[in-house]
Amino acid sequence: FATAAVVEEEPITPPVQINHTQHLINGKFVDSASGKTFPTFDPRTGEVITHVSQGEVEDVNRAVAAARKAFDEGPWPKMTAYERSRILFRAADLIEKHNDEIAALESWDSGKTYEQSSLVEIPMVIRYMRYYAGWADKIHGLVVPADGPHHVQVLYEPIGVAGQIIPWNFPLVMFAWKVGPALACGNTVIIKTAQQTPLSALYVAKLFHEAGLPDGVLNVVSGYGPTAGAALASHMDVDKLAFTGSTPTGKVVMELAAKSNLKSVILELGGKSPMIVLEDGDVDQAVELAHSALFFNQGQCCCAGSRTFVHERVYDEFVEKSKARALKRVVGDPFRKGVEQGPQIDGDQFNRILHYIKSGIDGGASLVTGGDRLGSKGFYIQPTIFSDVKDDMIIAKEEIFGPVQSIFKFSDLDEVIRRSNASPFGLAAGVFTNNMDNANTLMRALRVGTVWINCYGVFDAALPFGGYKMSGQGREKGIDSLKAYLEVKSVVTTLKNPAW
Ligand code: TXE
Repeated sequence: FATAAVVEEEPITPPVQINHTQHLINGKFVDSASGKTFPTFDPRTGEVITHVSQGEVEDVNRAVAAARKAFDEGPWPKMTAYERSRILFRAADLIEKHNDEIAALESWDSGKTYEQSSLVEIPMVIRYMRYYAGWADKIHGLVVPADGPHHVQVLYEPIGVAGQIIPWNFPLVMFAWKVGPALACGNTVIIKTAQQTPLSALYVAKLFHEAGLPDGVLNVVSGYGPTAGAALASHMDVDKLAFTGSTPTGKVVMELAAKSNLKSVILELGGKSPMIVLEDGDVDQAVELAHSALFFNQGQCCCAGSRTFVHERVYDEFVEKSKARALKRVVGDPFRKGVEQGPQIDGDQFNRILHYIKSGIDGGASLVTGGDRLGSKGFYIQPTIFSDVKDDMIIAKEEIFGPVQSIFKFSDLDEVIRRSNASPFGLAAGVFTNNMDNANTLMRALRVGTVWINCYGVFDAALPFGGYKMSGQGREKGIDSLKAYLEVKSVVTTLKNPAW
């Protein structure tokens, strides 16, 4: 491994100061009711970065009370839509102004490369916020033709208080997907960040207040899932729950929502997405696409192309070239220029991935490259590839969420459709081919929420994202996300003079 030495060097000091570690409730930074804090760790070393307020039931209660008041008494839902829009645009401008500091916090806390944070993710966050800021004053109702002497209208109103629980793999992108549409529609929000990555959301939420967001409209609580997260999911005064995370935890929060006040739930969960390489395309391009589909963000993507299906006619060449590409992957300190892969988020995920690698070896898959940790500190893992992977192996079925590519062989279109769909997940799929008929067949046959043809992982603010089957419920981004944060009210008025 030419890159192994990189991870043994002293970590580069991130170019940012940490100013906010308390909860942001009702417009103010406050300690936990209990006074408790918890550590957040640097994935490069496993050492503590800082301690953050640890939210529990009482903190969630306070945040919900603030959000409830801001919704019921205003001014947020009662402001003009144009005023709301302007505040959200101003917040986006402030995020843009502080892009580099925010990106540094994001990379420090999560281990993702600074180039990815500063050039891709924070700009995406800004784009999403502007997209929703633009929607705020364009949400309007309908007048519908009805039988009888009635004037019939449909109003779209904010649902109320939204509780949002987000994961650590894309902390601020998830923040934007959830906070953007909720605020644009006039809801108020309590967002619980992941315990691994609490820092960036506190910084950004402060900027929303600088932009003019009224107190109580956006509250950020840091803390663990079974305490702070569960309190939010089961709160009687929360009207809507949005969750991104694992499928088992998705089931838990849905149950909590049902058992409390039946709040409606939107879920974005795990995946085991196929990346299908047909035999007619350029193999070098296919290798690069499948490589980035899996290894992007250290393999920690819900939509990772984690089942690489390759046609038997190009299989051997594809495996050889994928190995060469993985060996060239630059792994190291995420703050070093040119690094493609940083450490995994934490020790739990690191051990879990190594466990899956062992399961692949024990289960009879061929280890093509990698298979171990990289360096002796932090949570770096070698880019790993298995070939000859069979559908019934554990690594073929479960979400590994790490830099481990599994390459499967197939011989015809019907077979790859059947095998791709034979998963409880249905989040995304990739297709690589020059044959338009085959692309169209696959695009229609795959039971997934997103199909990328000759590309992968392309996101757009206007494009809905979400899963079929156990990958989730509902959609985020685009118009569909707005619908998730609106109630629909039908109004019927009897007409005195139906002739008019
Ligand atoms: O997820 P959790 P974890 C998958 C991935 C990963 C696995 C475990 O396969 O290896 O999940 O990761 C909060 N009530 N994904 O343990 O538990 C938690 O605090 C309420 C896929 O990190 O789902 C965090 O804020 N909330 C995924 C959030 O849920 C609870 C991204 C996610 O944590 C809770 C992350 C509870 N009882 C992991 N328990 C994706 N879809 O992108 C936990 N939480």
